[in-house]
Amino acid sequence: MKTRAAVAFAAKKPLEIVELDLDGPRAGEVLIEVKATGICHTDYFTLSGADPEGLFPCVLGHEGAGVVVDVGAGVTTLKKGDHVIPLYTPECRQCKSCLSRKTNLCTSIRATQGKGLMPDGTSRFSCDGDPVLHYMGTSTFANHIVVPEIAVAKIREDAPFDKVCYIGCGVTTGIGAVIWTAKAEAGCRAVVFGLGGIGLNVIQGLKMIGAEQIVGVDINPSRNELAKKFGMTDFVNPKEVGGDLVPYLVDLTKGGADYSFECIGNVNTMRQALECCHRGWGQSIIVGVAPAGAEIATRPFQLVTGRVWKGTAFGGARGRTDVPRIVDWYMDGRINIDDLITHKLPLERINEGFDLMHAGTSIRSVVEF
Ligand code: NAD
Ligand code: AHE
Ligand code: ZN
Repeated sequence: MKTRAAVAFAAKKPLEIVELDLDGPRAGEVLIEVKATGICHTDYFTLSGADPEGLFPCVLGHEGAGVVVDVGAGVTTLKKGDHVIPLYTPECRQCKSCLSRKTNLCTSIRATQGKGLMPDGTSRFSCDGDPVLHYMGTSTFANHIVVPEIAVAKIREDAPFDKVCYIGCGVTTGIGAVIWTAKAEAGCRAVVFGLGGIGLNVIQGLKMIGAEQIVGVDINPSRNELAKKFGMTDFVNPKEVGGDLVPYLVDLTKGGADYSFECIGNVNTMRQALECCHRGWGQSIIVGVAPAGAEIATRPFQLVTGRVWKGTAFGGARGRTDVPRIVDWYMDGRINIDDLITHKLPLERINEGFDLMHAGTSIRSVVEF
């Protein structure tokens, strides 16, 4: 079949809207009509050329929602008409990682996914006979996608696609980092570095679990008002702090953060996030994705004295199990997604979504097909 997609033909070049050929679902796969997709900073990161796994030409996008329009042989858990969110972190429930119950990082198809290919080693997209690669196993910047059954969460049918697509990455990553990775507890003090599409969801998660203090750190002063609405108690603009940021944050949190979250992807702020944690127990969670070649550093003494460095992917969520629950939280009014979707665009204007992200004027732009 033919489908419309925004294609990244090369790093650093604007996406081009083209009609692609798409092969149908094979055994264990489903064909999804994508109805809406968010634009995450990670899409920009890969387009910028900073992603060691960035391969071109490809169809980016990993924050979508849509409807199953066809299923391949042997598919048992999904049928035509199901409303779904594609998962860049699948949940096969059979691999060593899934069975360990210690991680959400299902490994069953990770190797081919990282090469932009389906599990059988082929690409289903092509343009004038030349293959176009998949991205993160999802490629939600295409109107139709083929994905493995194990990488699809079935969701309720009354959930609006243009809102719950954001649960495909940002909402789940931010809230999940608090509840599943950090397992933060009521009464804690936390510092969140970066108040964009991820950091504001970390704040929302901290508010949900009853954090005592939620400090937000961002160089964009316009983030202050929205972050306060989501539960931030103190805003810190590093450009306005005279002197070192770390002792300032330690003082503000009365001895150091119980939890900090780095939601920027900058190795300098990763160090600050670790070092503003409380001696003896403070945990710092790395959410941000840093460019190829970047490395983190700190004095080992920071760890000897009890601070803990952790990371999270997709908030530690097990997608097929947890994503439908998060959709319920939204539909029950327990989480706010609407106020974070600041812009809606048709596919033809998708590049404007990246411009808005850079200008710091959007939180999430959502593209509707
Ligand atoms: P975003 O662009 O919406 O937000 C980034 C925020 O960081 C902005 O508000 C910006 O002003 C702020 N910022 C930039 N430099 C700063 C600095 N030096 N000090 C303080 N604030 C600064 O991006 P996003 O979509 O929220 O994504 C954030 C990061 O999380 C990215 O690196 C992205 O790739 C990553 N991410 C990781 C996962 C995961 O599973 N680990 C999932 C989604 C996104
Ligand atoms: N490909 C990059 C790493 C990118 C990365 O860390 N991705 C996160 C999701 S970001 C979503 O916005 C992730 O899930 N990581 C776990 C995994 O298996 O990719 C690189 O540096 O190579
Ligand atoms: Zn993302």
